[in-house]
Amino acid sequence: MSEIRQDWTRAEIAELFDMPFGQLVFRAAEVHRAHHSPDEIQLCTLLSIKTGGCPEDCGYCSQSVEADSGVEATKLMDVQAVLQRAAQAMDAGSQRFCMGAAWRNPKDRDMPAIVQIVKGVREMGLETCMTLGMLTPSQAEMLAEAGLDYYNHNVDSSPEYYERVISTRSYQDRLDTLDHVRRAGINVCSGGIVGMGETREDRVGFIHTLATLPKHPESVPVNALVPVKGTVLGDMLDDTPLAKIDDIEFVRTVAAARITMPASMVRLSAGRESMSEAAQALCFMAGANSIFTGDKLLTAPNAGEDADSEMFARLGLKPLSGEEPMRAAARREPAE
Ligand code: SAM
Ligand code: DTB
Ligand code: SF4
Repeated sequence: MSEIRQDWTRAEIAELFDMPFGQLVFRAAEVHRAHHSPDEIQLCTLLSIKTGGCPEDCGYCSQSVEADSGVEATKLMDVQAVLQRAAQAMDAGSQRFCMGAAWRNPKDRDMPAIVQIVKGVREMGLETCMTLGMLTPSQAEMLAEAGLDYYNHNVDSSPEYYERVISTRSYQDRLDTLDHVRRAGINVCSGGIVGMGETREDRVGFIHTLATLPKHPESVPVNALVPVKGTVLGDMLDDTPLAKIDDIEFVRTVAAARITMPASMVRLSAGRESMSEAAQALCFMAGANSIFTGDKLLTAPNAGEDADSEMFARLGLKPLSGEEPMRAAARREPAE
């Protein structure tokens, strides 16, 4: 029942979404237990190493030049300043340090500093993850040689809905970068956002894209849209509160990710700050086993350590420790 398959059809995934809620969560919990310890949650910390001024027009993002969100554009942070923040994350018990840059793609002149950052963070003993936008095959190789463990690049939604949210790049551009990352031997982190006004069919299409990749992403972040004033989607949802996703539908999406990608880490990502503890508990039951800790995501607020340690105590959860099995599996894909 929990074999790893890449041949999921949209109809099969739609059937999962349509299941009675209790049965869906039960099935996801069974798959979860067959592949992971259900009480252990991976802790990841985010840092925006280059904020704002991004030329892309992603309708959800506070960092787009098109958004009137008040986010100030900055240059790439100094290597030492990033390492200082990584040390703090490590002291706070984080396992993975995820660094994001508001770029369409890194310029070749940025790469030496990025390589130094990857090497430095890794030497501290943290897992490294970067999200820098589109990569060329040679940039992916450079990151792999620097020792980057994970690259985050989200497909965000279904192919059909994607083009309603972003016009400056295509879904295929996203898939191409994921392919370059995979071929370079870097673990893949790819997920998306729910609650952008998409239909259930789009959520089915979103999970379908990830579950039918040649190899499942090792990490699958499921974000709930953080509506930011001054962004296209933030303003749209402000006017149409009914479009907001309800918790039950969000949990269904997490469960579908868990069932279709049994060995992946499924991250309950952005949007936790406005989610009740009960809704988060349902997500953990449905197979989410990773979160972002700390009081800030990239630009938006996050739940914060005190709230999270109280929640862990109440739910009997503990931070995941030690090597994640997926990491040992990192390897170069043979060239075709
Ligand atoms: N510029 C790079 C890119 O787009 O790949 C990296 C940074 S970008 C902010 C990383 C991801 O954050 C996006 O792909 C999107 O899925 C997520 N994200 C951005 N704004 C969000 C929001 N307001 N709510 C939820 N998720 C968001
Ligand atoms: C992901 O899927 N979620 C993170 C990470 N990958 C880079 C980013 C969430 C961003 C939330 C909005 C903000 O902080 O601006
Ligand atoms: Fe730029 Fe990434 Fe934000 Fe899109 S999501 S505007 S690419 S920072």
